Amino acid sequence: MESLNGKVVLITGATAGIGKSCSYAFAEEGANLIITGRRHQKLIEISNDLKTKFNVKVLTQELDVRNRTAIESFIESLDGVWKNIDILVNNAGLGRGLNRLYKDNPEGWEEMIDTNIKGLLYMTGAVVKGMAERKSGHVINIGSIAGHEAYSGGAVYCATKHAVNAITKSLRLDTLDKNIKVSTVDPGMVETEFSKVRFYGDEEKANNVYKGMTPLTGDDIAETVIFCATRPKHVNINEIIVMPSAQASAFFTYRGE
Ligand code: NDP
Ligand code: 8X3
Repeated sequence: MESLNGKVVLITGATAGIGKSCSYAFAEEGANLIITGRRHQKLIEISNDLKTKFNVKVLTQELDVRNRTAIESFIESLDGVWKNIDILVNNAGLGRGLNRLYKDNPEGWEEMIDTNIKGLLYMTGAVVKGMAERKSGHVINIGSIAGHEAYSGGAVYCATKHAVNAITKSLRLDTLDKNIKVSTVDPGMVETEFSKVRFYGDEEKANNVYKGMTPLTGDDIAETVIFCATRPKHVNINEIIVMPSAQASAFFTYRGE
């Protein structure tokens, strides 16, 4: 098992859900963290808590992954201990709506494509450049079962996660001679802010998603991410699909009698 002590880990979307859980899990292993997201206050609160609890270094950066120039200048501006990013966790993402394609709102499509595909590409391009020069690094993408299946109401979300799946595979080929590992962790239902965001703040609709079953938690996914990040040098975890025990596919969930 590889130690994460002193490693530099950049996590996108660290203000909530899976990204926040990953921040705590990496800090517990002694990693120094660059945590990013749009909500500045949340980043500050999480950073203070991590420093106090785990005595690690934490750099916060308010960053919208849709802003390519902001990402590029932030990564270029890094110096000292932060310059050499060992692990990038591409987690920032969202679903918008669950409507049939022909009844759906194209603004939500733009948001999902810009965040889940283009944002992930911008961050990956900016960070992997340095990893390739140093011949060292690990990119861990948070995909989804929506990258393996397609369901009604999910045309664009599923398309974005299929894209993450393809980008993961191509990147692994692109970096094969650069000692860079590339993994994807692809969850089923995880109870986070995801459904609240998907349903534009409708708490009732969001809660109904998890009714009568036990979903995964952000911590369950963080544990899987840590597993990927701590394998020995010669071992790469290509892909892990993690589901709640009560979920068999995107559309088959057992919710009791
Ligand atoms: P949350 O809504 O709880 O967290 C999403 C995170 O992404 C937040 O920290 C949010 O931060 C950040 N984010 C969203 N848009 C942007 C943006 N434009 N720029 C920067 N950060 C952004 O959801 P999850 O934790 O569940 O989602 C994390 C990832 O997991 C996503 O990629 C999602 O698709 C994936 N996933 C989730 C599943 C689930 O059932 N929950 C299942 C499978 C995959 P802020 O608002 O501060 O910017
Ligand atoms: C989010 C979970 O089931 O909508 O990736 O694909 S699902």
